[in-house]
Amino acid sequence: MSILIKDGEIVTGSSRYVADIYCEGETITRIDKNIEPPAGCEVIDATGKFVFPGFIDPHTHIYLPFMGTFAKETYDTGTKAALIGGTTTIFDMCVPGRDMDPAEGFALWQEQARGKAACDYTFHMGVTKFDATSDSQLREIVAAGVQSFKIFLAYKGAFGIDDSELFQTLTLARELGVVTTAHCENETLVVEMQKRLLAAGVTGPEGHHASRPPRVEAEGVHHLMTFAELTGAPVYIVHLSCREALEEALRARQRGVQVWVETLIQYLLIDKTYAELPDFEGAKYVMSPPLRDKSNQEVLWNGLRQGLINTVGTDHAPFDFEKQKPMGRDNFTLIPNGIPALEDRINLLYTYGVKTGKIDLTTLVNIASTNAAKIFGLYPRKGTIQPGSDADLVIYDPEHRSKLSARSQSMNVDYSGFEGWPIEGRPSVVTVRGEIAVRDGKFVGTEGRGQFLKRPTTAA
Ligand code: DUC
Ligand code: ZN
Ligand code: ZN
Repeated sequence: MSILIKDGEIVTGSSRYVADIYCEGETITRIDKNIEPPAGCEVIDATGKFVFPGFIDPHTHIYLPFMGTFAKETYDTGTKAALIGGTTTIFDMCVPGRDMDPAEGFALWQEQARGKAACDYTFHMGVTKFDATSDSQLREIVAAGVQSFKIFLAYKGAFGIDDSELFQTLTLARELGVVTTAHCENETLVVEMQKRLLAAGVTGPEGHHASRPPRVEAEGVHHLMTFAELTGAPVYIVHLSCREALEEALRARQRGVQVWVETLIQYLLIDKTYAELPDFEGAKYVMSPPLRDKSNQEVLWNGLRQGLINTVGTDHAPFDFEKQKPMGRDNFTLIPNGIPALEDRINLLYTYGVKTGKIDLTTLVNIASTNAAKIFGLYPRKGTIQPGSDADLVIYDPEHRSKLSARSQSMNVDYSGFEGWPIEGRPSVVTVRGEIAVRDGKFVGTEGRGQFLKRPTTAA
C-alpha cells in the first residue's frame, strides 16, 4: 500500500513548505516536488491544506478505575475519537491502585489496550507505591520499553506516594534514565481544605477549586522540584494550571533541575466560573488541578510561545454527567474528576490558538506533537515529517467549519465541556503508519491496529 499526498503545506516543528509526501507501507519514504505516483498508489490532493505530523497526546486516561467508578472510554472508543481529532499516538496513564503490584497493573493495562486501540499507544507507568517488589518489577517494565513513570503527590490513600517512596522512585528513575511525570498538588492541604469547606456547608462543585487553590499546586511543584534536585532525576510536571506553579518550575529550572512542563487545553480556554454554573452543571468542569481564574490563561499561552511550557495534553478522563458526576451531588469531594477533550484538543488549539494569533503553526506542532516525542523517546519515529518517520499524518482543512457538541462527538461520554463552541478547521484525512484511519470526520481504519510503542531509555 502506498499513498502520495500532493501539494499540501507541510508543517513541522521547525519548517513550513509546500511539497509532496510519498509513503510506502508504514513509512514516509520521500518528500519532494512533483512526485509521480506509481501504479496502484492512492493520491490525495492536499492543495490548500496543511499536512501536520500525527499529533501526540502526552496524557490520557482511557482505562481508569477512579473515585469509585471507571472512566467511560475503552481503547476502541477513545482511540477512534483521538484519531478523528488528529491524534495518532497517546500516552495513557497506567495507574494501578496501591493494592496492586506494578507488574499486575502493567499487564492489566496492556490487556485492556491490546487488539483494541486503533491508534498507537504507550504508557507512563504509575508508581503508586514503592517497595522491593516495585523496584524489581519497575526495572522489568522499563526494560520492556516504558521509559517514563507517573507519580501522584495528590489523591491520598489511592495513588499518592509518601516522601520516602518519592525519593526512592526518583532515585530509580535517575539510575534507569527514565522521565518521571508528576501530578503536583499537596495532598494534605487538599484534604484539610476539603474538610474546612464541607464543615462550612460548602458542598457544591464550586467547592472543588476553593479546596485546591493555586498555592496547593505550587507547593506540590516546589516539593517535586526539591526532590528532583537532590536525586538528579529528570521530571515532567503534568497538567500545570497556574502562574504560581509555573513560577516554582521556572525557579527550579534556573537552578539546573531538568524539568519539562505540560499544560492542558482545558486550562488554556475555560476558567473556574464554569465550575460555578448552577444546578450542578459545574460538575462537568470538575477536574484536578481545578480550572483557574481567567488571568492564568495569558500566562499559559505566553509560556507556550516562549518555550517555557513544552506540551499541551488533555488529561482526558471522561465521566458521564447523568450517572457518574452525581456521585458527588451532595459532596464535591466525591465528584469524579475529569473534563473530556481527547477528540477536541487540536481543533481547539487551531481555532483558539493559531487563528487568534496566540501561537503560530510551528508552535502548534511542537506543543502538540514534536516536543512530547522528543521528551519521551519517540522522536523521530513520531513527531515529525521526514523520510524514515512513521507515516502518521494529519491533512488539515482550514476551511471546514463546525461546532463542538456532545451529539456529534465520538468520545464515549454524554456531555461536552465545550458545547456549542465554533471550530475552524478539522483533520480531513488522518493516517497511522501508512493506513488511512480517518476521512472527513469518520473513522475508516482498522479496529485494533494500534501498536504498543516500545521506548528505549536514555540510559540504554
Ligand atoms: N485529574 C483529573 O481531573 N482526572 C483524572 C486524574 C487527575 O489527576
Ligand atoms: Zn493528575
Ligand atoms: Zn491524569
